[in-house]
Amino acid sequence: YSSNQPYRTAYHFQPLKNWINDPNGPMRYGGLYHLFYQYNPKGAVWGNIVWAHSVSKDLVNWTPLDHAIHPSQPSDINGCWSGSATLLPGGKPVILYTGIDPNNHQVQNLAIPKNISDPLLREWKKSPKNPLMQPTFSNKINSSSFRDPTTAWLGKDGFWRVLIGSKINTKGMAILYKSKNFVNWVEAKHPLHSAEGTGMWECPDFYPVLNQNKLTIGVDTSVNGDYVKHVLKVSLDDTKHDHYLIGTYDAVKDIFVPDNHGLEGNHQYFELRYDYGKYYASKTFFDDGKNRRVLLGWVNESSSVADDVKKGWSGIHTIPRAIWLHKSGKQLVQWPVKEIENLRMNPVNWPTKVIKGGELIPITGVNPVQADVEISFEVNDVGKAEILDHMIDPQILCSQKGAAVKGRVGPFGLLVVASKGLQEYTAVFFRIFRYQHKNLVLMCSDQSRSSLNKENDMTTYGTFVDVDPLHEKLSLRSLIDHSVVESFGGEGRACITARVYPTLAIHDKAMLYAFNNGTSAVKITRLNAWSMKKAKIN
Ligand code: DQQ
Repeated sequence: YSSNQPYRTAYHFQPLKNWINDPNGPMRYGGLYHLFYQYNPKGAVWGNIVWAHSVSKDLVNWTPLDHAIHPSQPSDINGCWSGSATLLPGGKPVILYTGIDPNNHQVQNLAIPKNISDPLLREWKKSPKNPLMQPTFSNKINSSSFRDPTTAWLGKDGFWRVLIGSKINTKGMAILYKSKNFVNWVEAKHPLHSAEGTGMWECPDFYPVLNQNKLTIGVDTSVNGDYVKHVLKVSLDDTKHDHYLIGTYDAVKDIFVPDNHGLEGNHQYFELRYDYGKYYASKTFFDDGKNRRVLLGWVNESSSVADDVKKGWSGIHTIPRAIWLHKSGKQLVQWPVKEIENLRMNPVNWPTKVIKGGELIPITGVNPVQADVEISFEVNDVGKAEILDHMIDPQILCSQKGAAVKGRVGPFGLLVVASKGLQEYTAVFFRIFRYQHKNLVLMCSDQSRSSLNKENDMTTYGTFVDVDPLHEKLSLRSLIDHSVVESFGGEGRACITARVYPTLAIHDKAMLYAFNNGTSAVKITRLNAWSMKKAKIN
């Protein structure tokens, strides 16, 4: 099976077959993690959407259960789209999701467990009052732009609040609804937040993060106070990326005020992203078992639809990531949940090693198609870095200066899923610039030579990483799993996920290298690499 399926993953979440997209309603209940997801039971392309369901003890190994929610009543007869779970006080779970009604209008529905003493929450019943929220003439909501309810939070006034993604013309918005009993919902006078020119906001997510000490600790969604900041994430239909804002939630006015307000309309407004590669429709939940907030996201294929149909499946989820506020307060940090480290085996460690300009060093002893690699670099020649004379989009900079373009300080990093003769490779690397007398670190994931099959989307991705290479080591971690490379730069300050479909670098034919294509030598202060065991997934 796996010999003709070189692109199936070994430790990333995916169903046995068919199409998967957004993670839905993640939660911890009955000591288990529950994950629902958008799924087409009938094929490898989007359609016939139901909520498939899997459970896990560790966020790594997953057991499939029957579909939890599927079209069965007028309010969802044409599809059960994305939504979220909320744990009511006392711990009773409820789900709000978008249904597509007989007129193809988007409406919001409630489902509750049939039997809350079943820790597997196998069966769900829908409220006879569905739909609970719907577009009307009076609220001016467009019935094709009204979807993806968030986890609800409880205000001090005893009202639950939930956000629904929407837009009016090109103004994207998170519409706010309130309810005392979770059944009767009333639209608030104004959205929680909106922004001109940003288009449809899909899959909004709104949650508190700690802003003082104990930063990595996560808190429940209803927590607010002086010591928290709030994050508003939206999946922009126009850019197909997950963007976020950090700010404060004014619970009296019921509005979100981003720290960068004033920049509305400027391209910098939605500059922050969870991931600068292929990544969408993500959702967080509070894990009360480990007191952390966990982020799950969907990664679409980069192969052709014809190839997806041929291989019989499409879409994976990322490794769940813990997410918290960076001590600067200016961005979030993400790191794969530590449970994934239980899959590590056969460690390879290098002593400190200098990698000279032009050098390529094989990393042997790990399985290059199923690996976890951590590497850190010390740079001594920052003064020799190339000068960047005007600011440019980092993704464009990465495509102009790919791994094959020689530099001064960098490019250095990893060549992953590489063929022996380097006809195929994916390069994840750093390149350092001087910009306005400061050091600027570029992180790239260069897929341009990832496959000899040119039917694939081989776009290069990139971002700047807020690390000062003069005072800090530059670290990179890549989780490599057959057709996915998930990379974390600067201890999780920048993430880039890429899909790759090599034709030569598959199975035991693939190679892994450290490389330096700059003129300056750099020091590898740390290399720890592991082969990864196969997880039990569905
Ligand atoms: N996917 C769902 C929608 C959501 C979109 C449909 C985002 O609810 O807006 O499968 O990927």
